[in-house]
Amino acid sequence: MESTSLELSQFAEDVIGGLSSTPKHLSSRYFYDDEGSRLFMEIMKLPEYYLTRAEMKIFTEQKDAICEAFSEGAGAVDLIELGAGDGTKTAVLIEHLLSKGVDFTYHPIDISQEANDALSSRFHEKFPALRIEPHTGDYFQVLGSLCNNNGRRKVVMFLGSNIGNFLRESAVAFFRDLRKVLSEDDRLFIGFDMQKDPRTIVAAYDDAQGVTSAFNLNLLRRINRELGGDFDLDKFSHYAQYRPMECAARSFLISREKQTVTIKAINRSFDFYQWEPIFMEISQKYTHAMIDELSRDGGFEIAREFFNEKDFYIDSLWRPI
Ligand code: AVI
Repeated sequence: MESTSLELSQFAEDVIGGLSSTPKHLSSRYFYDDEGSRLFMEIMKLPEYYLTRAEMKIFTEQKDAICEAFSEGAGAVDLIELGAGDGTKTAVLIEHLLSKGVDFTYHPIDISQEANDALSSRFHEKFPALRIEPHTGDYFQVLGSLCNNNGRRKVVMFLGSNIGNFLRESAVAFFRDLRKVLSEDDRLFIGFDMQKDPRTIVAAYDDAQGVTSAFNLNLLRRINRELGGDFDLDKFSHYAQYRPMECAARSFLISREKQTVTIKAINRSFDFYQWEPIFMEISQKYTHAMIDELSRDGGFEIAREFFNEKDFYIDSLWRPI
């Protein structure tokens, strides 16, 4: 995803805010420039990164029940996906909906025009019969325009445990905003990564090939390129931890030495002491009780859950209350 000038100034503001705070932090929403998106695709193929495969397995093995739950009691469906990526997992559901003759239109929403163009040309080729309407822009602006009481059920998908990258209060606010634009017959379909052996989780965020490390460090490279920073990437190291009491994986970049970093575009310098962490990302894991509470706080109730035999990962279908 390339940034717009509006996003750049927001980016600059967020970098100033984060590096001036104690403890220092940067927002993982800025991970996804072109190189960051490419590295994330690589992460999804890593042996340690089980999340994508777990969700894919649920879709492949339970596509019948999932597609039935999407369309039962509805005439036509608008299948809306927030941040579709390369659409590999969604393709399984789309193929099944088409084979069942469900009347639906697929609406991928992404901030990146490039990502939308690539996805629609791939899907046009793969599924010539598919009605696809890609939308580029902010999730809620687009959703507002789609949720126009046209009599079609909206099924909004937010997959890949992307919700785990939100702090709890932001996740609740996000669900409440979604609730405002949805009607009672609509549905929300969300991927949640579940609490599990802490060692499995740590390995997923600290892979042996160092791809996750490169993914985190790439944000410093982006600051150098877009904001004229002089971060020396060799002077920072990636560190991932999992706290079982909070079910939260967090990643940090650690300053290997005492140093000062200057960022020209914002005319500021930031001092780091040796071993000072920059908090980069939270990847929240969930228990059934946490998901239940989150749905209610967000204005929904759980209609149905789809999970694999190990309870490793859940795709939860919510209905508005
Ligand atoms: C996009 N998101 C769900 C990923 C995750 O698992 O938190 C991002 C990621 N960060 C490191 N590896 C993958």
